[in-house]
Amino acid sequence: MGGHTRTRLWLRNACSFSDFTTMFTKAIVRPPGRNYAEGLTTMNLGAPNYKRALQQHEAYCEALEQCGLTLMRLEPDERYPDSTFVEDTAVLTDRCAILTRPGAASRVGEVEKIADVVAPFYAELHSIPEPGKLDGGDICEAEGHFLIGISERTNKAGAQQLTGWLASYGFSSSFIDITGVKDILHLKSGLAYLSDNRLVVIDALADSHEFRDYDLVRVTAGEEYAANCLLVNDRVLLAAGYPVFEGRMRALGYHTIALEMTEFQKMDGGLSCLSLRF
Ligand code: CIR
Repeated sequence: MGGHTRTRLWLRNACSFSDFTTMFTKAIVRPPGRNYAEGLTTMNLGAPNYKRALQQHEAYCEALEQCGLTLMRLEPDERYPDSTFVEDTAVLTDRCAILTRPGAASRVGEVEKIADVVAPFYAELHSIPEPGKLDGGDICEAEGHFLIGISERTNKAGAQQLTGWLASYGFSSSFIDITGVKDILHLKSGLAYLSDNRLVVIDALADSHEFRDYDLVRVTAGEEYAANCLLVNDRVLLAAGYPVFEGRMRALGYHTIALEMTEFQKMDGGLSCLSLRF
């Protein structure tokens, strides 16, 4: 067993924004397959362009490498048109790994391959059995506390099972019901944890009681898609085309990398869902 590959490091030098943060060393990624356009979507943005999706995916991979990560690049899997969105298949922490049971029936089989890839790095893999349903896109880790979205994809049973596993490793968690929040598929479609107790949120989530103790960075109306940004070591990956948000991140001291995400947005995908970091 490889043990945990994430370590906690003090980053005191250039990173004025962060007292400490968790360093990732690896990420699992999987490019979209040729039938990517047959995946699930609630968006009305037209069909994704496959060639452009591959280019955007490659740029995303290069950005993760710039952040110092070693990538585990899986082959595309056309049995599962949504399988590029690997984040939904597992919850990986520095203490434990929990395989999910994706809420969309067409995606349940994606987990098997991810289990094989993750297994060497953890002493044990836990899972979410029926009647639980859980997508990784609904799970946001905020330094030892997990915000868990109850959504169309993640039910209470799944959330409770996850909470049980996390508690057994000393993590706390809380639930945020997003079933009534329009235009977001997952909790992290509208939220991201940065560092220093700072939570990026869309307006529709900002009043949640669960967020009362965080410093909220509210995303301007019209730039909601940008909320799904990703802190990877000392950089923040964010979607290109949202200048107000990017300016705000820079003003807060973050080193940003903007990435074209149009072909993933068309399929309801955010930036975080294209990788599993650990
Ligand atoms: C789906 O509906 O499952 C995919 N088309 C999109 C999943 C996006 N995942 C994520 O944001 N974590």
